[in-house]
Amino acid sequence: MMEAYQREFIEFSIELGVLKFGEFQLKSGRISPYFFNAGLFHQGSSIAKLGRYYAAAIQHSGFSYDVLFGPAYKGIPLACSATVALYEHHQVDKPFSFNRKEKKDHGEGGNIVGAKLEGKVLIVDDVITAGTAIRESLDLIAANGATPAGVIVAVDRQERGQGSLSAIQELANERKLPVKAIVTMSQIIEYLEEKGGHTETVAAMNRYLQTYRSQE
Ligand code: OMP
Repeated sequence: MMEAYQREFIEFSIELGVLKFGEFQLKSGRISPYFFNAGLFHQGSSIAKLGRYYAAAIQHSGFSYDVLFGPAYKGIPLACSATVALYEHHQVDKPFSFNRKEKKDHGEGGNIVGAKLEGKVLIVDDVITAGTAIRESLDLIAANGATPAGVIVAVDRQERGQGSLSAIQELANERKLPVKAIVTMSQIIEYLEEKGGHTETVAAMNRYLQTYRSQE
């Protein structure tokens, strides 16, 4: 089942060329029939819309959090636009924070910029595959004495990591951390099926999912 905002998000990502179909080599080395490149949301109109989709997914997921956190670099505009949309479209006024990758030894010091990283922290990121980037954020949150509240990403690829679980499920199990996405790979397939005329892409997506899908 898909919500209207999820269907719109897929449509919008395809239109902008953020979501592409073909053959793509992932960080993991797997050859994927699709790729989601969040870096291509780089226009005022598209980053504004993207923020609204994150905000809708955050509201829909029912996270309990004090501050949003965007991991450098790609998470920074995502957390910022989600914070703006939460305020403008849901009357939720939260602080946001991000890290700098290089440590500063003068000025304000530390590697956290924006709001203090304290209380319950909601991580806003693009895609989780193996979960490497998310684990770094969790270490940073712990080092600041805060606690993670959950993770919101744009796409859940539903792939297993080294074992039979997906990185998302491992995080959920090991760290009791809710991880939610605007859309999942299965919903992207469902969307293509609904549209019709994408027989080969749907077949390639299903083959990939059958090969790499994590156990539910
Ligand atoms: P992990 O840090 O291993 O979880 O991989 C997540 C990263 O993979 C993302 O931040 C991207 O750099 C990249 N990626 C995408 O952006 N989109 C995809 O569809 C797939 C990947 C990927 O390489 O797995």
